[in-house]
Order: sequence, then structure tokens, then C-alpha cells
Amino acid sequence: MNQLVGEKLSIVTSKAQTTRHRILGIVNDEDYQIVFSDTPGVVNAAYKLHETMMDYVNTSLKDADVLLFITDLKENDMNHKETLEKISKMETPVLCLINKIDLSNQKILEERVAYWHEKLPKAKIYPISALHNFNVDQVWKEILDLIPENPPYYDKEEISDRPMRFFVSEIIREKIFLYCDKEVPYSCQVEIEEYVEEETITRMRALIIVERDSQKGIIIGKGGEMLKRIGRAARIEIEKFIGTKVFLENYVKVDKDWRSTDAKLKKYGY
Ligand SMILES: Nc1nc2c(ncn2[C@@H]2O[C@H](COP(=O)(O)OP(=O)(O)OP(=O)(O)O)[C@@H](O)[C@H]2O)c(=O)[nH]1
Ligand SMILES: [Mg+2]
Repeated sequence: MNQLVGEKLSIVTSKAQTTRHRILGIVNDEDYQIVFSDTPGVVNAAYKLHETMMDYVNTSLKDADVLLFITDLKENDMNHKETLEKISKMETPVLCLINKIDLSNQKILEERVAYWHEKLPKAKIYPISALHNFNVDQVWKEILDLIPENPPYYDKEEISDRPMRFFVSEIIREKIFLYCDKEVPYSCQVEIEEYVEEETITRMRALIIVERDSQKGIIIGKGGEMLKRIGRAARIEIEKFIGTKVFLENYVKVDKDWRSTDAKLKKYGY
């Protein structure tokens, strides 16, 4: 979606389940408005947060005028047979994008195309590289051909439906995903408690929520080193994103088992 929209709206890391929300990316042109909707990947629910993530996937399946099913060279249908079956039966046009072909060769790619052709017979298949923007323009053309005519849903100036605070919290979460391992990034939630725009600087205070004391220790790190590292990297990227100097303060708090508690998930916007 970032490549299609031309803005980094969704955070990107090498770890699975980075995206937890449904994030809109809006592209405005003289003649059209396209609303992209990035979703979490398909997961087998192991805790309540996963169930909400799958709700976002299922809502998007219902809403979409065109579905972009994004896979890569290694993925197969093992973990999401049910969803695939649903997709293969949908009336909505499906484009199957085989991503990361910069890591492939002709033989592997042909084998993948045949595989997905069998799984999603009605879908048009596009090998792409999001990283190198390869073949994305072809997908773009296809989308323009397929989408129905409608009045614009959003204001022409908008690029997403989320406030700045959301993107700030996501950037911090991305740095946690990049620097912390195992269960820690999955146990983190980031809330922006204060966001004040002054003349030359934007001041913000972020609260990083974890599920257990041991995770709090890891996020803070020896002598506070880890938290500083996360904060520094996040601040640099936030400054680029919002275009002002940023002062970012970070705190860590434990909220026991927040990922498995309905009321807590609701409180955090899931
Ligand atoms: N080589 C290569 N890597 C890519 C390409 N596109 C994405 N990646 C990498 O693939 C990894 C996963 O990217 P994400 O954007 O987080 O993938 P996602 O499908 O949204 O994953 P979740 O949000 O975790 O469900 C990151 O390390 C990206 O840098 C590509 O075209 N080529
Ligand atoms: Mg993602």
C-alpha cells in the first residue's frame, strides 16, 4: 500500500504481524479518488487481539471493490485455507500480487504463478517488487480499470482517516519491532498521551504498554539504553513524517494481559 499511495503510512518490518489495524491510504487525482485499505495478514487467532485483527481482514473483504491479495515467493495456503476459499468464491475481482520477485528467478516465479493460478483461478496474477516499484504501475492500471464510478468518500486533501497521533504511535511500534525480539514487540501497545504543536517544535509524550514486568525491563534496557534507542530512531522518523522538530518523551507501563482482555483492547482502539 505504501508504494501505491506513495507515502509510508503502514509500518514495515521483517517480523510477521506487524500491521494490527485497518489503515486507509487515500490517493486523489483530478478524475478519481482511490481508497486503499491495508489490513493485518491472515493469522490463526491465538489471543483476542488476533481475533480483532481478523475482523479487520473480513470487513475489508466485504467492503472492497477490488481485492489485492498479496503473497510472496515462500508463502503457501497452509495457514489460511479458509480465507483463501472465501476469496476464491468472491464476486469481487481479485488481483494476486506475487511480491518480492527481486529475490527470485524465472523458474521459481513460474512455479509460483502456476501454484496461485490453481488456488485462485479467477484472479489475475501480477509478479511485483514493492521494494523496487517493479510492475506496480501495471497493477495501478488494472485497478483503475476495475473500480466502479462513485463520488469521492473523503476530502480531496486527506491521505488517511487516521490522526497524526496514530502514525506517531505506529512509528514507535515499528522501532520496537525492529529492536526487540521474541514476544516483546507483540506485547507492546503505544499510546500518545500528549501532542502539542508549538511554533518551532512538536512535543509529544508516548506511553509504551507491555503485558509483564519482565517485558518492561527489556524495553527500558540496561541503564535505559533500549528505550533511548527506540526513542531516538522514532523521533528522527516522526520529524520526517510531520515536517517539524520533535521532542519525544517515552514511558513504559505494565497493563497485565491487555492483548487478551476485551475491555483493554477496546480502550486501546482495537
Ligand atoms: N526483497 C523484498 N523485500 C520486500 C519487498 N516488499 C516488502 N519487503 C520486505 O518484507 C518484509 C515484510 O514487509 P511488511 O510490509 O511488514 O509486510 P506485511 O505483509 O504488511 O506484513 P504484516 O504487517 O506483518 O502482516 C519487510 O522486511 C519488507 O522490507 C520486496 O518487494 N522485495
Ligand atoms: Mg503490514
